[in-house]
Amino acid sequence: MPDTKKQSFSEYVPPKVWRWNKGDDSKFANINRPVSGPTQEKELPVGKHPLQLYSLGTPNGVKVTIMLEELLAAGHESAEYDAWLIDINEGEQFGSGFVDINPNSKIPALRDMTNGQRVFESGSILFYLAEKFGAFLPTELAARTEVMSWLMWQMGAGPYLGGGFGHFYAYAPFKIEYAINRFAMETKRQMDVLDKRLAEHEFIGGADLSIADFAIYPWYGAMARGLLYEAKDFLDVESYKHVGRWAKQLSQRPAVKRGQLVNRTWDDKGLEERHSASDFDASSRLI
Ligand SMILES: N[C@@H](CCC(=O)N[C@@H](CS)C(=O)NCC(=O)O)C(=O)O
Repeated sequence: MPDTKKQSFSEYVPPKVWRWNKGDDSKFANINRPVSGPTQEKELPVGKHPLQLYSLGTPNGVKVTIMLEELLAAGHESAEYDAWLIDINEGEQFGSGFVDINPNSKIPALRDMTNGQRVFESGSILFYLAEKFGAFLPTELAARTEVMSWLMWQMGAGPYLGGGFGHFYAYAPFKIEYAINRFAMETKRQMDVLDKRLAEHEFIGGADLSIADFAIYPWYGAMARGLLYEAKDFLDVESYKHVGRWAKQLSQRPAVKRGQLVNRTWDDKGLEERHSASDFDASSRLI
Protein backbone atom coordinates (compact mmCIF):
# COMPACT_ATOMS: atom_id res chain seq x y z
CA MET A 1 0.00 0.00 0.00
CA PRO A 2 1.42 3.42 -0.86
CA ASP A 3 2.36 5.69 2.04
CA THR A 4 -0.08 8.54 1.40
CA LYS A 5 1.60 10.97 3.77
CA LYS A 6 4.92 10.41 2.05
CA GLN A 7 3.25 10.79 -1.30
CA SER A 8 1.54 14.03 -0.38
CA PHE A 9 4.86 15.35 0.93
CA SER A 10 6.75 14.59 -2.25
CA GLU A 11 3.96 15.99 -4.38
CA TYR A 12 3.40 19.15 -2.37
CA VAL A 13 3.52 22.30 -4.42
CA PRO A 14 3.07 25.45 -2.30
CA PRO A 15 -0.06 27.39 -3.31
CA LYS A 16 0.19 31.05 -4.23
CA VAL A 17 -1.10 32.08 -0.79
CA TRP A 18 -0.58 29.90 2.29
CA ARG A 19 -3.72 29.11 4.25
CA TRP A 20 -4.11 27.65 7.70
CA ASN A 21 -5.16 23.98 7.58
CA LYS A 22 -6.97 23.57 10.89
CA GLY A 23 -7.38 19.83 10.35
CA ASP A 24 -3.60 19.25 10.42
CA ASP A 25 -3.08 16.37 12.87
CA SER A 26 0.68 16.69 13.36
CA LYS A 27 2.16 17.13 16.84
CA PHE A 28 1.64 20.66 18.21
CA ALA A 29 -0.79 21.49 15.36
CA ASN A 30 -3.64 21.94 17.82
CA ILE A 31 -1.79 24.68 19.71
CA ASN A 32 -0.32 26.51 16.75
CA ARG A 33 -2.11 29.41 15.13
CA PRO A 34 -0.91 31.93 12.56
CA VAL A 35 -2.04 34.89 14.69
CA SER A 36 -1.08 36.19 18.13
CA GLY A 37 -3.16 37.41 21.04
CA PRO A 38 -5.50 35.85 23.61
CA THR A 39 -8.17 33.29 22.74
CA GLN A 40 -9.88 33.43 26.12
CA GLU A 41 -10.24 35.63 29.21
CA LYS A 42 -8.27 34.07 32.04
CA GLU A 43 -6.57 35.81 34.93
CA LEU A 44 -3.29 34.42 36.23
CA PRO A 45 -3.14 33.23 39.83
CA VAL A 46 -0.83 35.14 42.19
CA GLY A 47 0.88 33.59 45.21
CA LYS A 48 2.60 35.09 48.23
CA HIS A 49 6.20 35.27 47.02
CA PRO A 50 8.02 38.21 45.39
CA LEU A 51 8.44 36.35 42.10
CA GLN A 52 5.59 34.75 40.19
CA LEU A 53 6.67 32.34 37.47
CA TYR A 54 4.26 30.95 34.85
CA SER A 55 5.90 28.02 33.16
CA LEU A 56 6.22 24.35 32.30
CA GLY A 57 9.16 22.03 32.99
CA THR A 58 10.47 21.99 29.43
CA PRO A 59 14.12 22.91 28.72
CA ASN A 60 13.13 26.56 28.26
CA GLY A 61 11.14 26.50 31.48
CA VAL A 62 13.75 24.83 33.69
CA LYS A 63 16.41 27.37 32.70
CA VAL A 64 14.59 29.73 35.06
CA THR A 65 13.72 27.31 37.87
CA ILE A 66 17.34 26.10 37.96
CA MET A 67 18.47 29.71 38.35
CA LEU A 68 15.86 30.46 41.03
CA GLU A 69 16.89 27.38 43.02
CA GLU A 70 20.57 28.33 42.65
CA LEU A 71 19.79 31.87 43.86
CA LEU A 72 17.96 30.51 46.89
CA ALA A 73 20.80 28.06 47.58
CA ALA A 74 23.22 31.00 47.46
CA GLY A 75 21.22 32.77 50.17
CA HIS A 76 19.12 35.22 48.10
CA GLU A 77 15.95 34.87 50.15
CA SER A 78 13.98 37.35 48.05
CA ALA A 79 14.30 35.00 45.10
CA GLU A 80 11.44 33.00 46.68
CA TYR A 81 8.93 32.18 44.01
CA ASP A 82 5.62 30.61 43.14
CA ALA A 83 5.82 28.50 39.98
CA TRP A 84 2.41 28.12 38.36
CA LEU A 85 1.74 25.58 35.67
CA ILE A 86 0.89 26.76 32.16
CA ASP A 87 -0.27 23.73 30.20
CA ILE A 88 0.68 24.64 26.64
CA ASN A 89 -1.06 21.54 25.27
CA GLU A 90 -4.31 22.95 26.65
CA GLY A 91 -3.65 26.38 25.11
CA GLU A 92 -3.17 28.13 28.48
CA GLN A 93 -0.48 30.34 26.93
CA PHE A 94 -3.31 32.05 25.05
CA GLY A 95 -5.19 33.12 28.20
CA SER A 96 -5.53 36.92 28.51
CA GLY A 97 -3.52 37.11 31.76
CA PHE A 98 -0.63 35.17 30.28
CA VAL A 99 -0.64 37.21 27.06
CA ASP A 100 -0.45 40.35 29.23
CA ILE A 101 2.94 39.22 30.53
CA ASN A 102 4.11 37.56 27.31
CA PRO A 103 2.56 38.81 24.06
CA ASN A 104 4.46 35.97 22.35
CA SER A 105 2.42 33.28 24.24
CA LYS A 106 5.34 31.03 25.15
CA ILE A 107 6.53 29.84 28.53
CA PRO A 108 8.40 30.89 30.63
CA ALA A 109 7.12 34.28 31.77
CA LEU A 110 7.69 36.08 35.07
CA ARG A 111 6.05 38.85 37.09
CA ASP A 112 8.17 40.55 39.74
CA MET A 113 5.64 41.58 42.40
CA THR A 114 8.10 43.96 44.08
CA ASN A 115 7.93 46.41 41.16
CA GLY A 116 5.25 44.97 38.83
CA GLN A 117 7.77 44.26 36.08
CA ARG A 118 6.83 41.59 33.55
CA VAL A 119 9.64 39.62 31.89
CA PHE A 120 9.37 37.19 28.98
CA GLU A 121 11.89 35.20 26.91
CA SER A 122 13.97 32.84 29.03
CA GLY A 123 17.25 34.63 28.24
CA SER A 124 15.76 37.95 29.30
CA ILE A 125 14.44 36.40 32.53
CA LEU A 126 17.89 34.98 33.37
CA PHE A 127 19.49 38.36 32.68
CA TYR A 128 16.85 40.21 34.74
CA LEU A 129 17.38 37.91 37.73
CA ALA A 130 21.18 38.20 37.39
CA GLU A 131 20.92 42.00 37.47
CA LYS A 132 18.35 42.07 40.24
CA PHE A 133 20.35 39.84 42.56
CA GLY A 134 23.87 40.70 41.36
CA ALA A 135 24.56 37.01 40.83
CA PHE A 136 25.73 34.56 38.15
CA LEU A 137 26.84 37.38 35.83
CA PRO A 138 30.28 38.96 36.20
CA THR A 139 30.43 42.75 36.58
CA GLU A 140 33.79 43.18 34.87
CA LEU A 141 33.13 44.05 31.21
CA ALA A 142 35.17 41.38 29.41
CA ALA A 143 33.91 38.49 31.56
CA ARG A 144 30.34 39.83 31.46
CA THR A 145 30.45 40.13 27.68
CA GLU A 146 31.66 36.54 27.32
CA VAL A 147 28.74 35.27 29.42
CA MET A 148 26.27 37.41 27.47
CA SER A 149 27.68 36.15 24.17
CA TRP A 150 27.05 32.56 25.22
CA LEU A 151 23.60 33.42 26.56
CA MET A 152 22.68 34.96 23.19
CA TRP A 153 24.32 32.00 21.44
CA GLN A 154 21.90 29.67 23.17
CA MET A 155 18.86 31.78 22.35
CA GLY A 156 19.84 31.74 18.68
CA ALA A 157 21.17 28.19 18.46
CA GLY A 158 18.53 26.37 20.52
CA PRO A 159 15.72 26.45 17.93
CA TYR A 160 17.93 24.52 15.47
CA LEU A 161 18.25 21.78 18.07
CA GLY A 162 14.63 21.76 19.28
CA GLY A 163 12.47 23.16 16.50
CA GLY A 164 14.78 21.82 13.81
CA PHE A 165 16.45 18.54 14.75
CA GLY A 166 14.02 17.45 17.48
CA HIS A 167 10.95 18.29 15.46
CA PHE A 168 11.96 16.51 12.29
CA TYR A 169 13.74 13.55 13.93
CA ALA A 170 11.16 12.82 16.63
CA TYR A 171 7.86 14.61 15.99
CA ALA A 172 7.22 15.06 12.26
CA PRO A 173 4.56 12.63 11.01
CA PHE A 174 7.08 11.13 8.58
CA LYS A 175 10.87 11.20 8.27
CA ILE A 176 12.25 13.72 5.80
CA GLU A 177 15.89 12.89 5.09
CA TYR A 178 16.67 16.39 3.85
CA ALA A 179 15.39 18.06 7.04
CA ILE A 180 16.95 15.51 9.39
CA ASN A 181 20.32 15.82 7.65
CA ARG A 182 20.23 19.58 7.75
CA PHE A 183 19.43 19.82 11.45
CA ALA A 184 21.56 16.83 12.56
CA MET A 185 24.52 18.53 10.89
CA GLU A 186 23.82 21.82 12.66
CA THR A 187 23.15 20.19 16.05
CA LYS A 188 26.42 18.24 15.87
CA ARG A 189 28.28 21.38 14.86
CA GLN A 190 26.81 23.20 17.87
CA MET A 191 27.76 20.34 20.20
CA ASP A 192 31.30 20.59 18.84
CA VAL A 193 31.36 24.35 19.51
CA LEU A 194 30.47 23.66 23.13
CA ASP A 195 32.87 20.73 23.39
CA LYS A 196 35.80 22.91 22.36
CA ARG A 197 34.77 25.66 24.78
CA LEU A 198 34.35 23.23 27.67
CA ALA A 199 37.68 21.55 26.92
CA GLU A 200 39.31 24.76 28.12
CA HIS A 201 36.89 26.10 30.72
CA GLU A 202 35.11 24.54 33.65
CA PHE A 203 31.90 26.41 32.89
CA ILE A 204 30.55 27.99 29.73
CA GLY A 205 31.40 31.55 30.75
CA GLY A 206 34.82 30.59 32.14
CA ALA A 207 35.79 29.74 35.71
CA ASP A 208 32.42 30.50 37.30
CA LEU A 209 28.90 29.17 37.02
CA SER A 210 26.72 31.74 35.22
CA ILE A 211 23.44 32.38 33.46
CA ALA A 212 25.08 30.97 30.31
CA ASP A 213 25.22 27.55 32.01
CA PHE A 214 21.58 27.86 33.11
CA ALA A 215 20.51 28.60 29.52
CA ILE A 216 22.63 25.98 27.77
CA TYR A 217 22.45 23.04 30.19
CA PRO A 218 18.73 22.17 29.82
CA TRP A 219 19.14 21.73 26.06
CA TYR A 220 22.71 20.73 25.32
CA GLY A 221 23.40 19.11 28.70
CA ALA A 222 20.30 16.97 28.25
CA MET A 223 21.43 16.08 24.74
CA ALA A 224 24.89 15.11 26.02
CA ARG A 225 23.27 12.93 28.69
CA GLY A 226 21.22 11.13 26.01
CA LEU A 227 17.91 12.44 27.33
CA LEU A 228 16.58 14.25 24.26
CA TYR A 229 14.61 12.79 21.35
CA GLU A 230 16.11 9.28 21.82
CA ALA A 231 18.98 10.54 19.67
CA LYS A 232 21.88 9.36 21.86
CA ASP A 233 23.25 6.94 19.27
CA PHE A 234 22.08 8.79 16.19
CA LEU A 235 24.08 11.90 17.12
CA ASP A 236 26.83 9.92 18.90
CA VAL A 237 26.46 12.26 21.86
CA GLU A 238 29.04 10.44 23.99
CA SER A 239 31.76 11.66 21.65
CA TYR A 240 31.33 15.19 23.08
CA LYS A 241 33.36 14.31 26.15
CA HIS A 242 33.76 17.78 27.58
CA VAL A 243 30.07 18.59 27.22
CA GLY A 244 29.41 15.25 28.96
CA ARG A 245 31.78 16.13 31.84
CA TRP A 246 30.15 19.55 32.33
CA ALA A 247 26.61 18.17 32.04
CA LYS A 248 27.33 15.50 34.66
CA GLN A 249 28.85 18.10 36.99
CA LEU A 250 25.79 20.36 36.71
CA SER A 251 23.35 17.47 37.01
CA GLN A 252 24.79 16.67 40.44
CA ARG A 253 24.13 20.12 41.91
CA PRO A 254 21.16 19.93 44.32
CA ALA A 255 19.68 23.22 43.05
CA VAL A 256 19.85 22.00 39.46
CA LYS A 257 18.10 18.79 40.48
CA ARG A 258 15.37 20.77 42.24
CA GLY A 259 14.95 23.20 39.35
CA GLN A 260 14.40 20.35 36.93
CA LEU A 261 11.48 19.05 38.99
CA VAL A 262 9.42 22.21 38.89
CA ASN A 263 6.32 22.30 36.64
CA ARG A 264 7.16 18.81 35.46
CA THR A 265 3.99 16.96 34.48
CA TRP A 266 4.94 14.00 32.32
CA ASP A 267 6.05 11.55 35.01
CA ASP A 268 5.52 11.08 38.73
CA LYS A 269 8.87 12.63 39.69
CA GLY A 270 7.97 16.27 39.31
CA LEU A 271 6.10 19.00 41.16
CA GLU A 272 3.22 20.31 39.09
CA GLU A 273 3.54 23.61 40.95
CA ARG A 274 6.07 24.91 43.44
CA HIS A 275 5.06 27.34 46.17
CA SER A 276 7.55 26.59 48.93
CA ALA A 277 10.99 25.07 49.40
CA SER A 278 9.29 22.38 51.47
CA ASP A 279 7.30 21.23 48.44
CA PHE A 280 10.35 19.20 47.47
CA ASP A 281 10.47 17.39 50.85
CA ALA A 282 7.43 15.25 50.27
CA SER A 283 8.93 13.72 47.19
CA SER A 284 11.14 10.79 46.52
CA ARG A 285 11.65 12.73 43.41
CA LEU A 286 15.16 14.05 43.18
CA ILE A 287 16.47 13.05 39.78
N1 LIG B 1 12.56 31.88 22.88
C1 LIG B 1 11.60 31.47 23.87
C2 LIG B 1 11.08 30.11 23.50
C3 LIG B 1 10.03 29.63 24.47
C4 LIG B 1 9.26 28.43 23.93
O1 LIG B 1 9.42 28.02 22.77
N2 LIG B 1 8.40 27.88 24.77
C5 LIG B 1 7.59 26.76 24.35
C6 LIG B 1 7.74 25.59 25.33
S1 LIG B 1 9.40 25.07 25.47
C7 LIG B 1 6.13 27.17 24.36
O2 LIG B 1 5.68 27.87 25.24
N3 LIG B 1 5.36 26.74 23.36
C8 LIG B 1 3.96 27.01 23.28
C9 LIG B 1 3.53 27.42 21.91
O3 LIG B 1 4.35 27.42 21.00
O4 LIG B 1 2.34 27.73 21.76
C10 LIG B 1 12.26 31.44 25.25
O5 LIG B 1 13.43 31.06 25.30
O6 LIG B 1 11.62 31.81 26.24
